[in-house]
Amino acid sequence: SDVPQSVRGTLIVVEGLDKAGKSTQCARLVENLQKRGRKVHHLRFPDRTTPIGKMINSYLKGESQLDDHAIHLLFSANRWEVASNVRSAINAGIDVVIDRYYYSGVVYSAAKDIPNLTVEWASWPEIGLPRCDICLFLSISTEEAGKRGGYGSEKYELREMQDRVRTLFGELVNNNQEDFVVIDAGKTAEEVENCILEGVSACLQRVSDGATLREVT
Ligand code: NYM
Ligand code: MG
Repeated sequence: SDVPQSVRGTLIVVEGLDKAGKSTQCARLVENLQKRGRKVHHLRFPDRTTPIGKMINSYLKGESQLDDHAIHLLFSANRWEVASNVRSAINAGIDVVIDRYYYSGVVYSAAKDIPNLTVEWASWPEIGLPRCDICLFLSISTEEAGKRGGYGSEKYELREMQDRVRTLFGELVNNNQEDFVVIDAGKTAEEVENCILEGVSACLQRVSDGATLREVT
């Protein structure tokens, strides 16, 4: 018919080390999409506002201790508790921009080097989540990230941990090349913003050409 099919929204994820500039870039991306007349929801994980998110927040701030497997599963549960909302938004034609998603979930836990807390183990609870249409990986060296106002005082914000996180992110990027666009996050915020827009535009086109929303496998 002549009536255009209503197109689903696009699931866009921004990933990277702490201090890579994810928050700034997510905000700019949301604005840019809105300027194009698109409806956008902006999420971040961990979502510290829910009961599970409050447990995660207190763990990250060092106010409570949790077994490494237990905190891993809470991070995952924090995604599952909004998974159906994400799916509904996408189906309703709304774009969803997410600051960290299951890739952070896998790499930060696996980077702890706990026996049996492998990438494989860490990936299982993520299976079935709505899979991103594109993941923009803001790539930055740990030296450069460390210079950006220094790391904070939260759990994982230690140089050694960040080095392992960086290595593991690199492996994930290589193993999931169809999902990732690697962006040099050492450039200026404007340059990074433009690289992101370029990657996202190509992705929006794929979705409007009919690419379906997938699940994490
Ligand atoms: N983090 C984040 C995890 O360990 N697992 C996860 O699933 C997610 C989403 O939380 N150092 C870690 C990475 C960060 C920390 O995130 C807090 P942020 O974006 O700095 O608030
Ligand atoms: Mg942080």
